[in-house]
Amino acid sequence: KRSHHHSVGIIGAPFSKGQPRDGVEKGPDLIRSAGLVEKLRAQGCAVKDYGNVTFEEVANDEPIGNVKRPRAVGSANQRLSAAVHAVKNDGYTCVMLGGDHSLAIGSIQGHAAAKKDLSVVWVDAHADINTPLTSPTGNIHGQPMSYLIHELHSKIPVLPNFSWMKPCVSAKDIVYIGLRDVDPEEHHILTLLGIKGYSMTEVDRLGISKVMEETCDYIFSKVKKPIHLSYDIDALDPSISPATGTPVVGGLTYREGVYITEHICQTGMLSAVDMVEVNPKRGKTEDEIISTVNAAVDLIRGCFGRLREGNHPADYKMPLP
Ligand code: EXY
Ligand code: MN
Ligand code: MN
Ligand code: MN
Repeated sequence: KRSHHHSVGIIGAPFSKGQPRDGVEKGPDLIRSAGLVEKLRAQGCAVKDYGNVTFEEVANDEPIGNVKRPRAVGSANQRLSAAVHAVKNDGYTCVMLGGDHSLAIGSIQGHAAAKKDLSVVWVDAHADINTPLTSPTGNIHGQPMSYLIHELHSKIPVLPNFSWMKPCVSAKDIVYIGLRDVDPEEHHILTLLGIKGYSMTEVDRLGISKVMEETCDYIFSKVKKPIHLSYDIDALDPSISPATGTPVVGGLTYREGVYITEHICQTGMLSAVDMVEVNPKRGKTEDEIISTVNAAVDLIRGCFGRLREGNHPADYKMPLP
């Protein structure tokens, strides 16, 4: 069944300064050149491509404590937040093409500015919930969740170019799927706040269909809030998506990854999607890059009504001899 027609607004965020490896800023244009817009239209979506956000050069971006490039990350996310807010106000489901996962700060903030109360489904090998003080690397792509959660507000120091934002998500409205590389401090935070999560162990134990059924029961248990799906391509197994900055063995299969998007789509509550951490410079061969980018495209298609059985118009008439 093709339930409804989707309006999709695409924003590219060619930004890499939330982590040290370059190449991830090529994600948005690469995902577009794999035919994202055309494929979404072919499956019945109305698509508006808003182009790429432009980011300012930030000089003298010295670390604050352990946190690397705080000014550039703060400024980029401020711009992204405004862009996502505008796409939501135009009435589209927003697709943000990253870039690294520090961009979830602006994407979720901009989404929350338009929709108030959100639930967040975070699909990732990593929890990305280090605070500036617990981070082992100082890379902000490992920290975005901590900036966004109300309950962690008192744990986040003041950083330059972050005064535009404030926490906008409650710990109880978050579900993680795909975890398999969580720092001890992050594990402590997840436990302390009682954040719901399905590690790869739970995916193995329950199967992905049960994981998704439980995820939706959980996020919809009180009221049906709009869903922000933040999808890190490194959630998938590196055999499928090797071209990413921090690959971790033992990830989701292609089919599990796509199933997540199909299930979220059929809730009718998907309101914004991030597709991040596609980094062509981390692919060892052209095939590795193609496989990673095609997976990203198929995950996005799954969010917007693509059926693996095939999408067929309801008014199809068989040709007569
Ligand atoms: N937990 C590590 C850190 O905080 O640096 C690694 C984070 C990798 C984050 C990737 C994008 O999901
Ligand atoms: Mn991530
Ligand atoms: Mn990750
Ligand atoms: Mn749908």
